[in-house]
Amino acid sequence: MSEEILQTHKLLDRCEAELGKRFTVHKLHLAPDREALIREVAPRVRAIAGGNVGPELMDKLPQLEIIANFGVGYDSIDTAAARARNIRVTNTPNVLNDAVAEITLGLMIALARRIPQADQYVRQGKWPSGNFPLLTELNGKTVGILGLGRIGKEIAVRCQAMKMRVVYHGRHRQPDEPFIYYDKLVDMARDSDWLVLIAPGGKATEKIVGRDVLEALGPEGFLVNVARGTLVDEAALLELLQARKLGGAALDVFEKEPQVPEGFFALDNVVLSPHQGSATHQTRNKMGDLVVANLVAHFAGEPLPSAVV
Ligand code: NAP
Ligand code: 8YV
Repeated sequence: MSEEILQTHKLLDRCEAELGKRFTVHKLHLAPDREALIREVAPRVRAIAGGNVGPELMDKLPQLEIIANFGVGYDSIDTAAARARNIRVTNTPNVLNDAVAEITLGLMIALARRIPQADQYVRQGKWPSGNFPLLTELNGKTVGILGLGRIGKEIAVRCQAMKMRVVYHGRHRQPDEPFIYYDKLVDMARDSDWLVLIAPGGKATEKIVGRDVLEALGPEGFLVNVARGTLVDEAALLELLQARKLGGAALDVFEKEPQVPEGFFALDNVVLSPHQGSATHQTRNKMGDLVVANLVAHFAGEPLPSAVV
C-alpha cells in the first residue's frame, strides 16, 4: 500500500502525476466536504503537499510527519506549531530565483516607462492626437534591495546590468557582498530612487515598509514589491500614490490577495501583477519536482533536499 498524503491546493499536472505515481493522494481542494475528508483520512495521512497549514489542521492529522510547501516563502505555514509537533517543513528555494528576478526587472522597466499605460494609449487610438509623455530610465539610478538573499542577489546582478547602483538592507551586513549596506531601512529609502522588496513574509517583516519609509522614498521614488503584501502598509501606500507623494509602485503581491484595493486601478503611476513571480512553466515544474523530491526523501529516511524545519 502506498503512503497516503493530503494535497491542499491545485498543483501542476506534472507534479500531481509524480505524486500520484508514488502516493495515494487525497485532494482537499476538490473535496465536497473538506472536514469529512480530513476525518476519513486522518488515521493514515503522514504528509501534506501544498501550503496554508496551521495548528488546527495539524491537530486533525495525528500521523502527520512532513509538510512539503509549494513555494520558497513558507509564511502560510505555522512553523512554530510544526516544530512543536515534530513535523518537518520543506520549501522550494533557488529553482525560482531567475524567474522572480526577471519579472522584477520587467516590473521596474514597465513602471519607469509606463509600458502598460503606453500600450493602452495606442490601443485606445490616442497616439494620432499626440505622443505619449517622456519618462525615466533605470541607468544611473540607485536601487535599494530589502532582502539581499537568494532572489535578491539575482535582482542585484540584473540591476547592475542596467547600470544601476545597488545598495541593500537586511538584519545582517553581508561582508562578501560588494554593495553598500544600510542598517536602517528608512535611511536606505531616503538615498534610493528604487526600493525593491524581496524579504520573507510573516510577523517579523509585517508593515516593515510603513508610511515613514514610503515618505522617505518620496515623490520621485519607486516601490517594487515582489515579496509579500504584508511587508507594506498598503493603505498608506495607496494614499501616498494618490497624493503623488510617492512617485510610483509596481506590485506583484498584496495584503489580502487575490483581493486588491480598487483605489490602485485608476492610478497611472502603478503597475499591477497577480503574483506572477514564479509563474512560468519551467519554474513551477521545478518547484513541483522539489515538492516530490522532499516527500520521497522523507519516506525513504534520507536527508531532505530543502528543509526549513
Ligand atoms: P532568502 O534567501 O531567505 O532571503 C531573504 C532575505 O531577506 C535575506 O537576505 C535576509 O537577510 C532578509 N530578511 C529576512 N528576514 C528579514 C527581516 N526580518 N528584516 C529584514 N530583512 C530580512 O529568501 P529568497 O529565496 O530570496 O525568497 C525571499 C522571499 O521572496 C520569499 O520568502 C517569498 O516571500 C518571496 N517570493 C515571492 C515570489 C513571488 O511570486 N512574488 C516568488 C518567490 C519568493 P538577513 O538574514 O540579513 O535579514
Ligand atoms: C508561489 C511564491 O507562487 O515561492 C513563493 O514564495 O510566492 C511563489 O513562488 C506561491 O508560493 C504560490 O504557491
